[in-house]
Amino acid sequence: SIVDPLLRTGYHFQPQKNWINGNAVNLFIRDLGRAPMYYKGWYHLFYQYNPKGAVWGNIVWAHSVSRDLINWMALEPALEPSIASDKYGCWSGSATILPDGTPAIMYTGVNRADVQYQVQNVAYPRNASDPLLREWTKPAHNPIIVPEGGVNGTQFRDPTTAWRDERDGRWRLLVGSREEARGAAAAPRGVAYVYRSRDFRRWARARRPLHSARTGMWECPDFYPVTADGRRAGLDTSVSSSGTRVKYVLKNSLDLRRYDYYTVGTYDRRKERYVPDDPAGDERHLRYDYGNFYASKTFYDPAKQRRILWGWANESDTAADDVAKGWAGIQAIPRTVWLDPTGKQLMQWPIEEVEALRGKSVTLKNRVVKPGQHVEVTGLQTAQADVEVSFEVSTLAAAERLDPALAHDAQRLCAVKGADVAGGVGPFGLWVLASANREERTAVFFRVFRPARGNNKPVVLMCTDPRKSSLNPNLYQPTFAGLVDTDISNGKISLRSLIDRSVVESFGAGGRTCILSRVYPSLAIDKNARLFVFNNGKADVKVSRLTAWEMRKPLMNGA
Ligand code: DQQ
Repeated sequence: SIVDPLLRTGYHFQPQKNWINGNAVNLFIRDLGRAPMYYKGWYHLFYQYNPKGAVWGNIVWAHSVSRDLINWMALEPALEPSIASDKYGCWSGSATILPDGTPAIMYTGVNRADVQYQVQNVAYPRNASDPLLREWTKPAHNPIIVPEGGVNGTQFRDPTTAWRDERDGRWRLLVGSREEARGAAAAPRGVAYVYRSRDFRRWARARRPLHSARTGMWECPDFYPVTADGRRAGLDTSVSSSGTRVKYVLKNSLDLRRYDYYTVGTYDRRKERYVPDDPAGDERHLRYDYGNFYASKTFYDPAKQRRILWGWANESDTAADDVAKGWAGIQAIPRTVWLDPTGKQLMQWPIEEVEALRGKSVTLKNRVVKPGQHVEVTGLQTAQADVEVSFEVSTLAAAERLDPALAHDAQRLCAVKGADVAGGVGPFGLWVLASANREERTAVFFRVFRPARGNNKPVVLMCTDPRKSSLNPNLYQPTFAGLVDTDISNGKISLRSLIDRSVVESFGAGGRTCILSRVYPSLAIDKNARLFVFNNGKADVKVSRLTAWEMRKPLMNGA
């Protein structure tokens, strides 16, 4: 393998070996069984896993538990193919906590060898007083949802966490699907079907889906309420409609493009329909993350009253490298999600628990970086680090004009105006996982453009440019970018990057725009990885404050 073993991540979730893919199904169990040693409760993470190798296949639900979402202990798989309705795979699904406190898992089973025909199954803990929920049983009445009435049985999967409407006492959940287009030129529709049940056993499909759009298949749908008053507090999926002002988020994973997009909108319980606030929301594709982040899932954490988002990041080396190194896939750091006070987008921030891993730190203050200059942050190792920076640009007068042809395509804009293309205000930001002479470096940066016509807000682009991240060939090194909906007229903007050997996970402007990228340096490994601030624009950029922390390695599934 060209990928050095020291590029294995240190504090991002990873099993000891083999393939992991999307859909980290999570739940929090407080005080199950009331055994005194478990008074604090456990977080459970279930994920798609191949026990036999570092490529996708033989999919089971692997299972790990944690008290803090950072230190993990691996258990035996929770679900493995064992019944007719999951014989060829236990695919994604979700957990729901029932009113008596026991969890139910709903998941997709593949029941045919010739085609990937999909049905939905349920499983319950064998012993609900075991706080580790080690064993799961599948009742004989499985499968409990099968494709019928024109539903495409090979594109029908990933049931969501169920929510219960107290008015009729019935549960609802969504199953993601695809409907073929009628006209030849039209794109197939992504669809979220609604199923309802009184007993979690007999489910009936509502006549119309919750929502659909011409985007192609919707994998791993996620549908949840958020508080609409700007607070960070999360809401239980079954929150009642009364009381706090509530909006809803519908997220879907687009299998063709491999990203997770969402809209914010209203849930009409009577019509059982979801309506995005932005009528063009399904075309605009607001994303959780503009990088490598897919098949994510949220869950409500009652211990800290927050909603937590987990996403999967696959590798961007070759499949042959994955086999050689024996592992593939990580989970992003869990993120708290909440609705921005404008109501237009979500905000995301690494869960506070990750800060417990911070060790030695270095701080820079009021350091001006002149056009064309860079400053190294020395005195600590930065291959496994957390960096927080506040920047202040001296003037916006030098901002470039935005080419209208690129204005709506951040990704292309970043590919054309990468970190090495000198600009006006920016590019400025960090070079992370850089080699001593900087022939290897991954740039995480901002670039500011003059306001578009009819607008007075400068346009802020956030970008990760990994094209110089490695001297090794055969790596997939796309630039990733998103616009940052922030007002930079006072010149200030912040950046946080979680650097972890082969991953750079960045949060712009307090979590308005996020970008996760996988990189595989050949020189900037372990003690040889360096960190710089750079400015490739015409205006001075001040680092008002930068703190970098070394990050310790938590317990990670025995690895
Ligand atoms: N992977 C699972 C599916 C899901 C997809 C199978 C997401 O259930 O749709 O491993 O990556």
